Amino acid sequence: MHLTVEDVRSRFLKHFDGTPGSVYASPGRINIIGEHTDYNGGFVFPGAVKQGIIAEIKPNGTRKVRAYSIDLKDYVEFSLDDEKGPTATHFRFIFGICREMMKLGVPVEGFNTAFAGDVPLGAGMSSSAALESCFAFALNDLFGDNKIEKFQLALAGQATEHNYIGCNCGIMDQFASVFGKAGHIMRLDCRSLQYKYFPFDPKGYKLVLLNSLVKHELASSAYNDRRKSCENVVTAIKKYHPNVETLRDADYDMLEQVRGEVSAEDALRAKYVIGEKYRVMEVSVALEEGDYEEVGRKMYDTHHGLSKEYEVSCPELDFLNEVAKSCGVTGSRVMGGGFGGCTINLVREELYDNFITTAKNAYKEKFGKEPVVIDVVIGDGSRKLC
Ligand code: GAF
Repeated sequence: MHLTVEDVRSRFLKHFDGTPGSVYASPGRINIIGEHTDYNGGFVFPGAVKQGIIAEIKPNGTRKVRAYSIDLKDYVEFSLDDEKGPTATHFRFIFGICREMMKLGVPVEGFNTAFAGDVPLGAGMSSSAALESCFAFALNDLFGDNKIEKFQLALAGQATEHNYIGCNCGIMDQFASVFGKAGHIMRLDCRSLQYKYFPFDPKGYKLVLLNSLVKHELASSAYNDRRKSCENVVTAIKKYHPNVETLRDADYDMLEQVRGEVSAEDALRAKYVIGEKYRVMEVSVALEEGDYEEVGRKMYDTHHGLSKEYEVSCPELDFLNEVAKSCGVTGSRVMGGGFGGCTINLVREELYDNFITTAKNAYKEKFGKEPVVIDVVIGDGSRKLC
């Protein structure tokens, strides 16, 4: 589905009083490498995608937000001064962002909004960050004279996840959604929030996602558990190396030093994160040199770590990864938080058709459904459309 301004506007006009507001968009994201490194203070390589959220918004002169989800055909009305807010998750993102923007000093007032998205839900492409970033950007524009800096908009989105959704996520998704740039990925240092854009145009290759259509019900609590494991290991290492703030500062020797003091599971999780830290630096060099075969090898290594050490894969994603390997795909791995969602695949153009056909047929035979194919087009970040 390709979502347009017209789709959203027609529903906004129908649902509210017939006069238009302003329209904003924010994208989902892909990530080349650097998975579960963001909340460990490390590096990530995300880019925005063309799929995202579009919202039409118009101040209504009250303290009330009236929000209509076009996709879910669901409507809510809540007060900006309410402490608790709505219970439905899709509206909690909006409530949370309003409250976080108010904390930043933006004099948010009531508004009517209709919104829709074409980022597949639960696919690991970060539809939630798209929603948060869209409203953060819009509220800053409509009520804040655009005084809040863009990195703070991303942080407000992350705070929404922590404070209103219960997911202790890192900063990658919101940052990529706000700062995305067409044709570019970025190397983001999640500790300093310094970033650098890289043109991403791997000549002779395609980047394609295969959505396994698996959604993990408890993804958020399992994600928080992973983060806790990393923190446990840092606490142990800190006793010997007080300067270690996050696993970014740790190495394999330090992990060995505390192996008897942390659970085997926590140690295995930390091993993955330390390995990923080195892979990310190697990929950074490979990208600068245009060595996509090396990028691909590291993607496979990351998949192995995510599956066997961090344990955020699932049989369906492991299967798709194996199919990619057997088809000679350059690089393939589970993308995003995991527990379902997509694999991201870097594939030589001449192998693309065979890979897609083989993956569809093999997956259908094994799991009774075809994976959804999403060709990646790297798009722009949060913006006003009209
Ligand atoms: C999810 C989180 F929201 C991100 O912050 C990041 O940790 C990612 O999982 C894994 O790299 O998308």
